[in-house]
Amino acid sequence: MSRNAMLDAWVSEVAALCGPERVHWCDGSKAEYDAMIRVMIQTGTAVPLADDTRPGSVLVRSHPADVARVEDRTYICSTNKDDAGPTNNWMAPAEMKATLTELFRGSMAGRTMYVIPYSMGPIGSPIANIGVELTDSPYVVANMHIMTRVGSAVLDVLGDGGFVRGLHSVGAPLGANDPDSPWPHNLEHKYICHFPETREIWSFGSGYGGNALLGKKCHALRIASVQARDEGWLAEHMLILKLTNPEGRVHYITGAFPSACGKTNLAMLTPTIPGWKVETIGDDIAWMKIGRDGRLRAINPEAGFFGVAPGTSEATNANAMGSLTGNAIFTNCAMTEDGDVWWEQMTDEAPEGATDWLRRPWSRGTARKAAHPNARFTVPARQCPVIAPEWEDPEGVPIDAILFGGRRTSTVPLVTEAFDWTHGTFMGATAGSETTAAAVGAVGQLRRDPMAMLPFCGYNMADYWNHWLTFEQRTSPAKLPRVYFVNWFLKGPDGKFLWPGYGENSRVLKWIVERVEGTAEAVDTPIGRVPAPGALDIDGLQLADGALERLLDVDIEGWLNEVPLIRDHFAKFGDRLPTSLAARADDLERSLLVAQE
Ligand code: SAT
Ligand code: MN
Repeated sequence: MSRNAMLDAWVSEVAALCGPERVHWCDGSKAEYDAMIRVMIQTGTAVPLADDTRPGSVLVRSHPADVARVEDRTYICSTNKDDAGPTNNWMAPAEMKATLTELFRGSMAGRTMYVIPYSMGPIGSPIANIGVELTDSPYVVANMHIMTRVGSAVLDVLGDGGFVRGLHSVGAPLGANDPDSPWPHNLEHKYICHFPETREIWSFGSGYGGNALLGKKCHALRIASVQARDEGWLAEHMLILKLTNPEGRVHYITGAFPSACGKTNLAMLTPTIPGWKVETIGDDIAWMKIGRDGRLRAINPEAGFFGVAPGTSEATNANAMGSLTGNAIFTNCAMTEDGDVWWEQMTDEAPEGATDWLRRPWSRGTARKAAHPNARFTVPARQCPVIAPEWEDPEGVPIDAILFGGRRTSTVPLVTEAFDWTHGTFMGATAGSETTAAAVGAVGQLRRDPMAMLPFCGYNMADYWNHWLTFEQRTSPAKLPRVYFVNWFLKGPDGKFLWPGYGENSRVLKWIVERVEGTAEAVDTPIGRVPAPGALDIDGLQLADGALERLLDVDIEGWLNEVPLIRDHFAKFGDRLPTSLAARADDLERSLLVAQE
């Protein structure tokens, strides 16, 4: 019981529908977290890692049919279909609730229903937002403990106010004599549904990541994007980093990249250029509001990292490795004989004897992968060796630059500066990226992923662009962050990456903040401003012959081929498309044709 009548009524109503064996109100304590881990070990969901390698940590292995977000099962159920827009699956709220009600009926039989009151953002911060998730998964409870702020203090702040309602069931009821399975889920039915108008989430059938940890993508992006539109702020799929130059001057940068395109690596980057320092504020989500000073201020609404494990190593992200020394939950990684986890590229040498994520014997040289490509770690943000001291500042940090990016093996240069805010919005709106293993489906296909929000925008994407455009009227344009497009993934004719990436990306960040400070040179091109010859610091960097030219070159023919693709993409939005974005496509084509002559 709480002191919130709406919450109590809702919990009773859901308990009556789902029929759990018992109801547990989460207090967010360490004892509660430990109890969840114990339950998972007893039921075979988790195995403890050796205490001398990663104390307090476990490995969880999911069912192979439940390993990533299911975008084709994700719905935005607004009253009007047009309000969900052409990029979202839609069903009328009443119809969807009728279907879901039957699925949820009795779905928690034999299980405990946990009530998780959580805050996205520091408890009590003016930018924070409260939600309550009801779930029958101890894995979800333990992960929510790490990823959000959970517990009684949240109920104190909530008082009798409103909150985002998240209902989740793995959809695997148990009869009196049924054994539980290590990864209960529902093979047949999966639904991740959002009701933006009533701020509700109903998620059925999956226990994995963003499908089940409802504070993350469902609340902090899909529902929050609608709250942000209504209240005049931005909820974005962005990392937040703090960059300090050798003179000690600080800049804050956010960056939107699709899932599994290196946001965590960029947020924790170790600069290769002397005297520069990066500290982390967040690695996945930014909530941004115009502050009293007229600047766009960002908070990280999360309290932990749910990062992609494969590819993470001392060489690629030493700070992530440094965060993972204990108190971590690993999902779908391999396990070594001495009780540690392992994943592809974690070490130069693969282990000799191991158990893969499918619980099968695995050894160096085995053809299949030891870890699933979307294997994850969950770890408290405060364990990051370079977490910025101000990462929980309730006022947020003032943003100097916004990056958009994606995986593009051709056409898109290493870095381009937008001419102005509208052009920056155009860049974000037209961003494309090759798909990754973070969602179920084909990998490596080019798709438009505007602002890296394609799977996460809770309303019509054209209205969302329009909302972005309004920021020029919300403050003086000079106070808005500058906007950049970056692409670390260009390949040469030999199929090899032209840019080394990782720590070397600090060179691009350096040019960006020097642009903000007004000291770095750029040249105008039809697509935006690129570094002038010599302006990008490549001191001490060994690049292949001609690589720098290719990295900064604007491929006029390639971009002329891109224009009709941009127009096709925009055409999907009909007359909801902001006219200023259509005009920018025309401007782009015109200046490309001039440049071609
Ligand atoms: O599973 S999550 O949605 O949390 C991860 C991601 O796709 O970024
Ligand atoms: Mn993400």
